[in-house]
Amino acid sequence: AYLNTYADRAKKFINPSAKLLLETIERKQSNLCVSVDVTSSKEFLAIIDAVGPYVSLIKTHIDIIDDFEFSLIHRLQELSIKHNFLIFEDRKFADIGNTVALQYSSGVHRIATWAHITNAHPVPGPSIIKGLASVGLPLNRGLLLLAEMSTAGALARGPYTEDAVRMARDARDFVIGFIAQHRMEGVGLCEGQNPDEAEDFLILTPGVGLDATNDGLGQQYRTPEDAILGSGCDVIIVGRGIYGRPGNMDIDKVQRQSERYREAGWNAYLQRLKSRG
Ligand code: UP6
Repeated sequence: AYLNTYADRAKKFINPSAKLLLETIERKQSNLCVSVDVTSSKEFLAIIDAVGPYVSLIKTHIDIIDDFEFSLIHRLQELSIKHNFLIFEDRKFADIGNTVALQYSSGVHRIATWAHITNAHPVPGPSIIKGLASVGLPLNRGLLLLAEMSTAGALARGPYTEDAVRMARDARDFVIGFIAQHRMEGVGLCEGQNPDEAEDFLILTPGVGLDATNDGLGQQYRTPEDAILGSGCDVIIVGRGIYGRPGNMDIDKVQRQSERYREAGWNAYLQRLKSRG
């Protein structure tokens, strides 16, 4: 199913955030998600305004902002309307259902009120999905499970990844896909269980860079082409490849880099469509 166009796939998803993301990707011809990992509100907004035209999704780590005030969320929402992108808070929830529901809905950040998409580690088991869904489903939110990680020596592999996919399969109204390095359809099927040809998970993949292969801290990079064409991922997540080292950044360069990654990601997708014959 993933070899179809983003537009065709949008029609088959039941989750509203998944639909909207796929429609936005198609409309903007961008499978690029920029990860805005900076600590000042000013820089955060400047990057988002510069890359906004070239992305379908902005990924945040809202808890690293030094001067956070809730008005920052209103500015972020204004930019999301101006440039037409969705918001993904990379919260990586990992606690019991009751606790993650509180972390998702409450506190300083009230993530569920503004992030279309968030994510969770499957490590606590299915109850983490249940807890997050109790908050997110009524708000039409979507969840990604971390089935794999981009770092060297990651423990999320083999049977762990397979169990993550089984958990997702049991909660398709809320779980829209994975943070992963590969496609996950058909993974973790039990013996005698037939693969569902129509199964379709969104695969958002971090660890993408055109100019570096690692960051010296475990991160491993591959190119947009490797990710989209080689491994069949759907969305490339790029952080430092676009804005380099935060502080004193050249905003025109940030814009040019986001154009460059958008083009690389989209061309890889067009090649993938062609490969269907
Ligand atoms: N991220 C990864 N790898 C994972 C999961 N998440 O890198 O397996 C996140 C990081 C960071 C971004 O938390 O926000 O994706 C990657 O940033 P970078 O492109 O600057 O390395």
